[in-house]
Amino acid sequence: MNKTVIVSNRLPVDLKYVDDNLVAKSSSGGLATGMKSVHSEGNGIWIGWSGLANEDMSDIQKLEVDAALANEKCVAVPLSHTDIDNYYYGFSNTALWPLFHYFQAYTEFELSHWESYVEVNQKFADVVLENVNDGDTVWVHDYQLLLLPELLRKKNPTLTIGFFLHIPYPSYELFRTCPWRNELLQGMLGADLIGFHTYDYARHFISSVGRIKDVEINFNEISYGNRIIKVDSFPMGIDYNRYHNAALEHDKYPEDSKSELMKSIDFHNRSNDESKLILSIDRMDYTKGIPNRIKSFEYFLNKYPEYKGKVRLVMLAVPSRENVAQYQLLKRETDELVGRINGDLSTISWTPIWYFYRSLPFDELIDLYVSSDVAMVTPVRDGMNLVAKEYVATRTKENGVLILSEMAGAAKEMHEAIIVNPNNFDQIADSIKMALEMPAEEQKTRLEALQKRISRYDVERWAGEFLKALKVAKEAVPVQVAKKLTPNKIEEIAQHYKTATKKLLLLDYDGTLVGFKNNPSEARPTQELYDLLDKINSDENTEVAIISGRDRKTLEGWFGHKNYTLVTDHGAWLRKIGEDWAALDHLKSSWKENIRPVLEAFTDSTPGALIEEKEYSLAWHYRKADAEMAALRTMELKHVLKSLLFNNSLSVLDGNKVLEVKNSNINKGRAATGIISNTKYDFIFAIGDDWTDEFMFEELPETAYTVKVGNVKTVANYFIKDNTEVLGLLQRITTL
Ligand code: GDG
Repeated sequence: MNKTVIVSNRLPVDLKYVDDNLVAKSSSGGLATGMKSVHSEGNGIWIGWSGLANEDMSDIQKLEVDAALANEKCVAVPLSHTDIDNYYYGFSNTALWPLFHYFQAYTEFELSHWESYVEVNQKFADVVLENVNDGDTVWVHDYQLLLLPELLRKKNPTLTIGFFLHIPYPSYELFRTCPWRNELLQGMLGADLIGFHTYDYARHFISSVGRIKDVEINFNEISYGNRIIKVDSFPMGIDYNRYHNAALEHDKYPEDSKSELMKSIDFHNRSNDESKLILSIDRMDYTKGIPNRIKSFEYFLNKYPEYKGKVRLVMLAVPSRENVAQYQLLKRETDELVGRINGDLSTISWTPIWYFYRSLPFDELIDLYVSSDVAMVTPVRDGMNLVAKEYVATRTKENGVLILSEMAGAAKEMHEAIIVNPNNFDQIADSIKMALEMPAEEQKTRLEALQKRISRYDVERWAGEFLKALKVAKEAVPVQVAKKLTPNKIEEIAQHYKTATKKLLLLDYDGTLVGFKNNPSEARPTQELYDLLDKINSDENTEVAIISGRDRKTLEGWFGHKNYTLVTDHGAWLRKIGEDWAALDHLKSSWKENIRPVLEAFTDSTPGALIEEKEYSLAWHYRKADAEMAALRTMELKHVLKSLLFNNSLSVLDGNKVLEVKNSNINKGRAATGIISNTKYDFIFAIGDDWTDEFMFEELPETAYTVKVGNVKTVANYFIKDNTEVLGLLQRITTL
């Protein structure tokens, strides 16, 4: 039976040597909970770093660690201190983390860090590949492993690979600054499904892919090589019941079993009838907006001094990545701010900020959640933020108010919170006041709505939805019929060419015989091309046919003096060798007067776009336009054209960076049929790169050799990498 393998930087097991004895404790973090059923199912395993560096363990200890992990169905990726320094603290946390959270000034691109990132991703790949069988599913997590999907796919294409990013995906403008942007995208595109917390992150990712890679994008589907990759949003939830039930239990604690923290909170609550607690919980990370939160609390106290002596900010900051310089600076800044504000405002009976720089056990975390009247979750950038959801889950008495930053992914689904801009202190101050004064009824209404959503879309549901979508994504992959044209096959075609008695070569022009130019008029044939075509055309019983979307005038200008068969305007006109031009259909072109102004309007508003007018069609080229703007405009234009093309006589061809309006009954398939209908060819070879060439491939007999330029979805039998290979290929086929 196939299994599911989870891969993340860290394993969900905490390992520690206590007095030389190994203690393994399974983690209860969000991800571990969400994956519980996936992980425990069948022979599923989790692969990641154990948290212990190679050098710190003896050989015996390594075996001991592996055995302890095996008990938990985990497999370790062995990493050294250098790996951790360069791959984890280095590239992951001083390049990717700040870059993806819009902290460009903190982003350091170090070659040695990048090299280590590549190496460690390969180490992960090696361990995964050792532990999977064909057909297994692998779910890769987070920014530390962006290269892994591709590394796995390359070695084992039978795997179903999912990737989920837990942090934001930045806009292209930020992402493009990364020197290894291409490699990173390439790595991610090894997956069948790429998931993000929000639609915006997915949109940014698709935009980067569209601008950096040469791929076809259709809404949330990317056609890459012979695969379709789905991109979607899956907002991660929490283990709702765990938090909710813990909060219900909390109320039953006898006085003497209360933690020191809880006793202090009780003391605070008793000190004043109007006393209130505002909660803040995060890892000590510059993305979490801790200094801003402290400053906005100070701003609140100064703007509404009546709250001095009554309201406290309880701030838990959990130590994190302490050996990265920016985290040390943040810690210092936070210490100083708290010190200054407490120094300025404290009274004998009141300290405005209670600040804890440590991690608390789960029960004490619940103490904090349950005891706080308001939670301030105001990161400057956050992929999702689970603290916001956990706070809501613990509000079993239907009271409490959440102030949530619009920069957290969670804000996209927690509309009933008070949503703030974390940089707007005035707005935050007013929001704190509003939260503190919110009528009980309103608190209840807001919380009920939040709880309903968060309990329904919990972490297990999140994992389930992702895996369901992954299965669908894998199944959606088209069956690849086109095979790469191998040297052996080329040899075989050449043999056939040599012995055949009546030969036809149907050759698309742009993107096939010549590369694309920004302006279509620049793509003139080269002398090399003329020489090759002349040579082929002069072979006995051999007919060269150029079958193009170009207009008759252009093609005649370039090839009129040659003795080739010419098809222009996607098949509207045909000139057989030695014959005159003949229209393949009786066509009208009066419709152009209505469509041209529409295209002109879109050209005006899309810098770089241009119109090409052909006898029977109008083409709107956007190769030179900004990719994202063009994507938007083509969508609009298609919509407008569709509403104008009220009868079936016109259709819109969606070509390679071109939209072309033409008479419906013209296509290269009909033209090809026209050419072969009266002659018995025993060798037909057709080659083209475009969507419009698919008609030609489709109509040709099964014995024809059909070749697509570019490894994309096609009905052709074979494909080659790109148009730089075309002339060499023609040369080899026709010269034996
Ligand atoms: C990344 C993304 C995304 C905190 N202090 C203590 C403690 N915690 C727990 C919280 C919560 C978790 O840590 C923090 O999760 P967040 O989601 O808030 O933030 P990140 O760690 O930055 O996580 C984030 C997440 O991945 C999931 O995709 O939401 O945007 O940055 O569960 O309760 N737990 C205990 N003691 C503490 O002192 N026991």
